[in-house]
Amino acid sequence: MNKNLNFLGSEIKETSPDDALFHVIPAAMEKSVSYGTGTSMGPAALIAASQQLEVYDGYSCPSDEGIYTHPFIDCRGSAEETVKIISSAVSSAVNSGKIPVTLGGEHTVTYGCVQGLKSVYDDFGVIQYDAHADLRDTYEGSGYSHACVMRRIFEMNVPFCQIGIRSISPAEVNFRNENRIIHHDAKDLYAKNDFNIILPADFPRNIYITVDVDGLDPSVIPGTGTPEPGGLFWYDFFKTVESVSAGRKIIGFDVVEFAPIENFHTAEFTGARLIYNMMGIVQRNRRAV
Ligand SMILES: [Mn+2]
Repeated sequence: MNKNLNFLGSEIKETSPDDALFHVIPAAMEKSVSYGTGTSMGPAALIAASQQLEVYDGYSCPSDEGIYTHPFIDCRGSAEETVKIISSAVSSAVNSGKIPVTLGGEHTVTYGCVQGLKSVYDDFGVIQYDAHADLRDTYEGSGYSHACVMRRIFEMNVPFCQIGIRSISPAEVNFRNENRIIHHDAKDLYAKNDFNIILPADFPRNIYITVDVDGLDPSVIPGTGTPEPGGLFWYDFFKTVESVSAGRKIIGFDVVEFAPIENFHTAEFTGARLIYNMMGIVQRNRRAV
């Protein structure tokens, strides 16, 4: 595992933190995996695969904004300690006007990211891409499980919208209904075949996007610990991202739950391409707003 590469380091010069809009924060946290393992290998594999990207994403060159790769987050402590370290890395990036791009690691990483944002922004909402609702209060005895991350964010009074869900417990269905959590489940999106998502008018203007890669269909990104059939396809996924961010400001994003498969480059390159395309959406979104 090479921890010395920079995201897209093959194509762009090493950029100082001050000169880069995008701060890639590798957070290889893996403490509460419930099925397949390997998310701790995610950030290094994604950064390695990014060496193969073209700088032009098909629309613009996100690398023109500068990409800085932060040193790997120290994930040796407890889940609580690790979340705290992630939170402070994210808040210091945001405080200096940067876009944090955190690479997991398990979905609990996002709890740290949202804490970091909360210390800087009064008002923002989260867009969650995921196969799973992640609304459990505790899972396997822990409130810091990846299956609980959106419940923790709910408790922080941060509004959110779930996209691509197709695995949810009866208790989570009740919780979601009782609390009127906005959701666009995968089966509903495909029943309508409409990927233009319109958020409620009172949804915050600032949005943070968390992409659990299992939100996409496993045929698109098979490298993940808890795969679930029936997910979003490549172009449909980006259509939803563009529609939720139109007229809003993306303040950061993360890509989590990626677990590389040995000798299978398709998954990791697709993950790297997804991260880079998201940077492209952020770049064009900033130009438009
Ligand atoms: Mn998740």
